[in-house]
Amino acid sequence: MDENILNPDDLLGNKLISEEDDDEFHHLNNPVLGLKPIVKKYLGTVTDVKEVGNKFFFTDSEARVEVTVVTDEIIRVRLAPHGVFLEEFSYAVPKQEQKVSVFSLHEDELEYRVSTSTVNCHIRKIDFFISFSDTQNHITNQDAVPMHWEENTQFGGYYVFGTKVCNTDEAFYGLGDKASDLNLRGRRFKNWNTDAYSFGWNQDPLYRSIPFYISLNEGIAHGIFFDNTFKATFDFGAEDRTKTSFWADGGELQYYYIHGPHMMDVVKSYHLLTGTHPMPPLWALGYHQCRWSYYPESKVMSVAKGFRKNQIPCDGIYLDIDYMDGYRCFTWNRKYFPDPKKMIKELAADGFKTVVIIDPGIRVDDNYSVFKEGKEKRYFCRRSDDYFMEGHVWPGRCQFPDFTNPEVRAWWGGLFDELVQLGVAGVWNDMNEPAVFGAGTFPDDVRHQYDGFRGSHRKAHNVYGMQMVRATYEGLRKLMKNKRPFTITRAGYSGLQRYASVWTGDNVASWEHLRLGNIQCQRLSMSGVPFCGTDIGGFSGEPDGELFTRWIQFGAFSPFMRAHSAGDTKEREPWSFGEPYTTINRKFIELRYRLLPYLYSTFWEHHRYGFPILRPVVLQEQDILANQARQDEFTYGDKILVCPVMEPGQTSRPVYLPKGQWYNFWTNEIADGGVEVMVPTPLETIPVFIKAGAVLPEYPVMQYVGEKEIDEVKLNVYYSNHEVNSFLFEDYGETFAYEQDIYLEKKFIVSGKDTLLTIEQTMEGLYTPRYENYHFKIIGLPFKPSKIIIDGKTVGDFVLTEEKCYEFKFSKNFKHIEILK
Ligand code: MIG
Repeated sequence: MDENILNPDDLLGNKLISEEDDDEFHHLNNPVLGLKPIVKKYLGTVTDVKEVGNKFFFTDSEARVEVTVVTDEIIRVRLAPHGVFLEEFSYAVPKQEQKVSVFSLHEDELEYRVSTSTVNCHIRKIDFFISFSDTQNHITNQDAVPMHWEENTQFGGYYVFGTKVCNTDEAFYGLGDKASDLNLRGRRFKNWNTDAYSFGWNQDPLYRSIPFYISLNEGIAHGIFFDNTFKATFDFGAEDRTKTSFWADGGELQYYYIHGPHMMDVVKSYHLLTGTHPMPPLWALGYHQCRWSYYPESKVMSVAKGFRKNQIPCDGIYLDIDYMDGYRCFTWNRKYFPDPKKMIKELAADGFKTVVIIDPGIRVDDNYSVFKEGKEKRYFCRRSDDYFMEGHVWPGRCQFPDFTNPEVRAWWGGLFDELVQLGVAGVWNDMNEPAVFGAGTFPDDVRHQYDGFRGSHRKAHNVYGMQMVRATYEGLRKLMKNKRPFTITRAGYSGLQRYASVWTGDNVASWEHLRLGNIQCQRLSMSGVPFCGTDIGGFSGEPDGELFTRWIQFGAFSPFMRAHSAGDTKEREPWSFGEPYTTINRKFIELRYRLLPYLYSTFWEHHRYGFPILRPVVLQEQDILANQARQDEFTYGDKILVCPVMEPGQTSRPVYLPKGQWYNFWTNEIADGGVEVMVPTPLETIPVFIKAGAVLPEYPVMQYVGEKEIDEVKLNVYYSNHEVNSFLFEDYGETFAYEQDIYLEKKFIVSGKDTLLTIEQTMEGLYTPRYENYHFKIIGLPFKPSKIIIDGKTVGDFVLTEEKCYEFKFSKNFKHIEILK
């Protein structure tokens, strides 16, 4: 461990700084500095405990440990080496409310025990070991070494360490966008937001820092959220097979223990702390086309026309950095785009939303209003010696707004006024790790306001991008009145999901990257980042038609679906590869649009209840050991199982079907789960299975969201002899009215017997949908129906359209359907 901590690079640039002024070090009381030897210190014997509300303070006479009961399942632990805690502040956890009132403290000879109705936190008296157990006295998590720290004589403050027992068969998941196998066991990772162009398998760190992991041991899960923004390291039994450690180069040792026992419980509780993604505008769930860069205007227009001409649906078109004047944010290159308002209007008339890129670097140029104003108001980041932080990025010499200052965020948010007036519907934040040419990022000594909790770049680095996109989102939300903005960010920290979607950064046009992207999206989903996707086709390099099509097929089931490519590559639109690719790409993008109401409903389940959109198989069947290693397949929502094809020339592949019954989406054949099956994978399809009992809502194919007024919804009902619930969420699709309960949550309950299938519908919410027409397709019905009764009325016309599939229509909202043999 040690050589890792004392990397001298981490300490560069700290000599002049006066960080004893920083809030992060106030508790030190340590008139810096001199060169003291670095010593690791450990908690000693517990000598006292105090109870204050839902907090318990334990001490060894010098250090103090705070144990907070947050909910029945969440307990937070904090360490203050010299007994003084930092003031509560977290960008990840907006407000920490106590959500439980029944808890207790017990003491016996050996330990103290803080208990809720589901979890116990044990503090062993003799050595301050902390462990957690469930109500069956099963230990789920325990210290291998007591919490410890090292005073850092270079800058004041501590390196803080937590070290837990790593069990023989324990598996680990989470941590955001890491480019490694889904199970993180046996690896070490660093959290330090990094522009990682063309990153490779196992390369680390990457663009985002999500210090949250889920452990799965003997079928029982718990989570650890180490809410510390400094450069942090996680070691999952890499250095020592018996230890899981996490540590940071500053700040507090503060972690949340999140109890399972199911992984899904852990994910949901994590969302309770850090929030969920707001409902996106419906169009943002459609297909997006991006490129570095489409310019001039004629090129943008011809790409847009290409979609309509080829009848390939598309909602979003992107302007990368070349739309700006000398890469100055909030300006236009008038040679390429003489009349942006007219262009955006024309695009909108044809159903396209325009999304523009905005980077954090502001060109040093006194004739440029954004720079002038930022300079006058001292909004740009400064070094410890009070000079402005400067670095080179696309515009040349740049300064950078301090997005951790609320006043700067408000100013930045307001700068979007003109873009919004021009009709821009979404904003793409790039380079916000922050990335700087040459240097990589800012020097450590750069000062940040940090919402009043001042600190250096060491503390602010990992949240810089998140605060930038927060400023963007909050600004757009104000400017767009009641419309939902669409935002996408490259960098971020836990909680970023409250402000933006993400893409996985500069990937490569290779089969390996398709595999990696699949894992990364699943992992992001489990890590609280639901709205994620990859650059379809690969950012750098050239995919052939087959790779591109396989990527589109995967992308059709990614929460965020966008093709993007670097400027030095060949054309990369869905029709660029000729036949048979164009036809297959169209079919899958159309499928994306047909399933939009399903995806939108799944998004609601995320927003409202904290479920992820993509769900790795292990998240659903954690008790099956073999699932720990399954990382190819996932469900999209909880009803559609998808297994992308990630190898060239593959004609069939094994797919594991979780327990229960599944319908092959392409053939409607039913199969029993709990086993692996071989599935043909001709270029035209990838394995897609639908859970028996599901009701999949379907819209007609549209070239863009809103092209057609929806006057009928198709309900694909998959017969099951168990009772299964499905949801359909509907609302205006673009306003925040849902926050006032203006939405409709329809619930379908399907239940079948040998001679009868019933479908019940209940509704909740205040929204009145525009249609009352339903087109039913009953799939897999094991008998020939004699009669269909809807709310007491007999439906005459039903037809057998495929083997075991019957279709009929009904033009009124219904409550109860009976299909009788
Ligand atoms: O230094 O804006 O990841 O998506 O096209 C490269 C140009 C800057 C990196 C982003 C990529 C984007 C590109 N950007």
